[in-house]
Amino acid sequence: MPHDQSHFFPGVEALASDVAAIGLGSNLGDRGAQIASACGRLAEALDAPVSSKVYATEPVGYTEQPEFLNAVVIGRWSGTPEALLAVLHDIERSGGRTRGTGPRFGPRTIDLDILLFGTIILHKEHLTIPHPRMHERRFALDPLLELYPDLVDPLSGTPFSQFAAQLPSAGIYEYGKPPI
Ligand code: PH2
Ligand code: MG
Ligand code: MG
Repeated sequence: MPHDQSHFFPGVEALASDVAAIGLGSNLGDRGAQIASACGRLAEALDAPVSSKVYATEPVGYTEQPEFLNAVVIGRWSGTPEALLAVLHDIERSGGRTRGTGPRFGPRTIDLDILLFGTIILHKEHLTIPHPRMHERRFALDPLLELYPDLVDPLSGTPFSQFAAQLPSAGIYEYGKPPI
């Protein structure tokens, strides 16, 4: 069967106000199983969840660590961003994630970050939306743009595709089909 193209929303420039985009990453242990299991949990927590493909990506920031698998899941969340963050932390804990050990940006079994929540702009001590580093990370932008190629950054009004076009295209390739 050809790949299901229903998870593809050309022409959409802004997420609806109750729709969140979540970045997933893993580079320790059984990466594929951890991404799949976190996607399964997200699919239960969100309404109408869709996932990007899974991408294999070279580590960014702290480069002395194994290759990552990354994906983006998008779905409706009826609660607050903080309540969603608590769910993400709970899924991370189930995936064996430990916090406060090892280097910042270092290896992790599973990392779930809120990238976008509608067009909200939020600056809190433990939560900044849009994710403050997503504009410079192909491992976040490419899977997001796979789903929503015309999405615009709520902060700058610039299409995310323009940020992606300024980044090197090396170091990221399609690894597997959407887990959900
Ligand atoms: N996450 C980081 C730091 N560096 N590099 C890649 N390729 N993928 C990630 O998910 C990633 C990273 C911190 O969250
Ligand atoms: Mg992260
Ligand atoms: Mg994180």
